[in-house]
Amino acid sequence: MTAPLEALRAAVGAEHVLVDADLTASYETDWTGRFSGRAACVVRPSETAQVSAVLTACREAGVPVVVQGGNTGLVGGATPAGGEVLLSLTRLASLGPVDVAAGQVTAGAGVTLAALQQHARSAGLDFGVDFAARDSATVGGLVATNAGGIRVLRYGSMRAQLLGAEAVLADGSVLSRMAGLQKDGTGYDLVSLLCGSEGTLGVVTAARLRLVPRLGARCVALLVLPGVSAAVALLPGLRARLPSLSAAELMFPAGVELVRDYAGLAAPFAEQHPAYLLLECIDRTDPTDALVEAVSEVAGLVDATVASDSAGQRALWAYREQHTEAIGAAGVPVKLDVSVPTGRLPELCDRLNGVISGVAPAALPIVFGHVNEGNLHVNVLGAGDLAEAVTEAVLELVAELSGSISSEHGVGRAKAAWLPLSRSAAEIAAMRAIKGALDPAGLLNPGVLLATS
Ligand code: 2HG
Ligand code: ZN
Repeated sequence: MTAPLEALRAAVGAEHVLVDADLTASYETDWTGRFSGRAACVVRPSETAQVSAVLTACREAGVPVVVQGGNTGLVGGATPAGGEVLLSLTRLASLGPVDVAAGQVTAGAGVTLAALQQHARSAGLDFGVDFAARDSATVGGLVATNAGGIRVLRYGSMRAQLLGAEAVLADGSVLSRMAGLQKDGTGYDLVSLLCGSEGTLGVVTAARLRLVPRLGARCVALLVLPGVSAAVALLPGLRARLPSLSAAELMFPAGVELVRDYAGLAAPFAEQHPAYLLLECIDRTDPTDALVEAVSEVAGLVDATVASDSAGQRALWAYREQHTEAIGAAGVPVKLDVSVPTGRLPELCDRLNGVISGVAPAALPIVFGHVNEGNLHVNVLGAGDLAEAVTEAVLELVAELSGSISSEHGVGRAKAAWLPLSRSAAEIAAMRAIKGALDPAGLLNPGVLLATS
C-alpha cells in the first residue's frame, strides 16, 4: 500500500501534506511517549469537503487512516501503528456564533477546549466539560473519546453536551445533524454512536454543543480524610446540600509528593495524610459559606483548607492538575483509567496496591481520580517489562468489581486486547457488525478499540 500523495496534495494543498520525518515527528508519538509509529504522511485539511476528499483517496488506494486532534490522548488511539495516513484535524478550527437563545454553539473538530470555553464565556455562557489538557485537547477528540474530566459530577460527560455532529464516513459521504434539536425521535442516534467510537466509524469534523450558564463565584476546599471510604461516604450528603458542587477529586500522598517535587509546591498540610479530597463549588453568588458549613459537618474530617480567592484556588488545583505532567516527567507510565460502581471504590483502592506489587514488586503506583464516578487514574511507574502483566492484573480486578477498563480516555490501542473484560461477546459482535457496515474495508483507525488480531 502506498499513500496516494498526489491525490492528497490535490485535496488539501501540497503544503498540508507532510512527509519529511522532521515535520511529521510531533504527530507520531502520543503524549505519554508510550505509543509511536511512522505515518506514511500527515494530512492537514481545513474543511469538511477536504476530509471527504482525503478519505475517498485513501479508500481508493486501500490505505488506512489514523485520525488525530490535539494529540493529548493517553491510550494510543490517535498515533499510527505504522504506514497509515495521519489525518490531523487541528485546522478545522472554526467556531460559530454562540446561539444564546438555544444555549448552543457549533465548533469545528480542531477547536481546543480552552478556545471553546473562552468563546462561550464571552457570550455569558460556559461549556460543561473541563480537564487539565484544555489548551491542546480538541472538540473532535472530546467527541471521539466521550471525554469526561472534572465536571461530570455536575454536567455529565461529553455525550451529555452533544446535540449534533457532522462526520465523514469511510466512503467519503458526509453525515450532518447540526440543527441542535433537543427532541428528536427519528430513529438510531448516530451522533451518540459516533461519540466514543474513537475514530473507528467516521471522522467527526464538527459538533453542535450544549452550553451551560456562566457562574462567576467559586470556592475550593482541600479535605484531609482517613481514607477512601470516608470520601465516598460524604458524597451523598455533599451532593444533597450543595447544588453548586462541581468537582470532587481524590488524591493520595504519593501523588501529591510527586507533584510537589516536580512543581516546587509547598506542602498543603504540615503532615502527610492517607487521602485528600478536593472539592469545588461554583455558583452565581459566593458559595464559600455553604461549602464551609457542609465540610465542617463531614464525618471523619481530619483537616481542611479553603480558598475563596482565585490565587488560592489555583494553588489548591495545582496539586491535582499537575499529576499527569509530574508523572510524565518521572517516566513512561502504564496508564490505566478505570471506573467501578462508586460504592466499590474503597475495595478497589484497598486491593490495588497489592495486585500491582504482586506482579511488579518494584513498580510505583500513582493513583488519583474523580471520586463521584468511581473513576481512578492508575499510573504505574517503573513497571518495565511487566507493563502488560500490570495492565492485566489491574483490569482483571476492575472487571471482578463490575467496573470499566476505560472510563474516560478511550480504549485506543492500549486496552483493545482487554475489551472482553468490560464488554460481552454479544456486545462486541454488535460493535463489529456496526464497524463492518460503516467501514467495510477497515480503513479507519485499525487496531483502535476493536483489536485486529
Ligand atoms: C485527569 O483526570 C486526566 O487529569 C488524566 O484524565 C489522567 O494522567 C492521567 O492518568
Ligand atoms: Zn481524568
